[in-house]
Amino acid sequence: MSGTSGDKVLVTGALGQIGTDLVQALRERHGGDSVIASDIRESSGHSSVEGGPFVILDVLDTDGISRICQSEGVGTIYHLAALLSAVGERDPDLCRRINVGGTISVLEAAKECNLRVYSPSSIAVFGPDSPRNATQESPLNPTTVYGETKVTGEALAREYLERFNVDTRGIRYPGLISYKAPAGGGTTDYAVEIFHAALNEGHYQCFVRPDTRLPMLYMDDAINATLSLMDSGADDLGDSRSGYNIPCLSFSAGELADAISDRVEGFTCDFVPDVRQEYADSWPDSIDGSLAEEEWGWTPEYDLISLVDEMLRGISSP
Ligand code: NAD
Ligand code: AKB
Repeated sequence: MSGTSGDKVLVTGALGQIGTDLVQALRERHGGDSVIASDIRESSGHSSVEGGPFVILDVLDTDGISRICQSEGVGTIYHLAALLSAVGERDPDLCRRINVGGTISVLEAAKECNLRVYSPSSIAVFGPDSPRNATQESPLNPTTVYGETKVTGEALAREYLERFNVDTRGIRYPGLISYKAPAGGGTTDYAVEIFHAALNEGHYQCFVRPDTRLPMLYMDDAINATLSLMDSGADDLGDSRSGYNIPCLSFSAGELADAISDRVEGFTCDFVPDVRQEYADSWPDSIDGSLAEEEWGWTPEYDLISLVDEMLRGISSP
């Protein structure tokens, strides 16, 4: 297949937590018809399905990706299909197959069809030997298979950029907090579930200790960061473009529960750690995103209080 890069956008894993918000933001920017949402599963009534074109697409199907990109005139892929840490650690082979295999598949299609690729990384690239405030250059020795797949994903993105001139970019997202879609099976899911439990049941049983402190961000900030990175001139981006640390919040599960208790009368939370505690303990408390700030000038808008207010408002709105 010969490559022609068009104006349209393809999003893989579009029915997930990030895809739900990102597809909406991209459709507001480019128009509904220009953003093709895709996922391996059908979900009628979902905003990514209803608001514009939607196709069933397995990210392991390189030819299928290339065919859609060629026939629809796609120029950019936002590659969100993946298994997150909790689900991934339950089935490491599947996690490697989808996360690494899916990324290779997307990059191969991008090479063939001359596409730009946004492929997210994660704070899970860091392991227990990282400083508690991980910098861009801190060592990448994750102890989760999910984290390994993210380190490999960054390396693959660099390789396709250097060898084949594929324009690849990515952010090491922290735990993302949003209300439009459920969290997709990660360790940081407690920071989403707690809001729904507070409003629906008045109580949450949190699966990490109250002193568990992780990098976090409200979804609107994560979407803005993503679009801002993709809008940046290639000349502004340095060697970290396949996995930027970005400036984020950092708070403990206990601080989050307290901020919700201050606003939801009678809300109680208890803490019963499970295996996900181990994954959380292997990740840094916070990350230093100063390089992203320097190179493409991005900073978040939401702090813990405004994030909690927005989450409670969003879940309560019909
Ligand atoms: P999610 O689990 O909510 O969504 C992933 C989507 O991928 C799902 O809708 C699923 O059906 C789809 N999918 C799974 N296998 C597929 C396949 N073979 N082909 C096509 N689609 C498939 O995940 P998310 O939270 O939206 O995360 C998106 C990306 O961002 C992932 O790479 C994840 O590692 C990364 N990330 C997310 C967070 C976060 O807090 N949400 C944090 C760091 C990094
Ligand atoms: C997870 O918890 O697996 C994700 C992530 C930080 O990558 N939210």
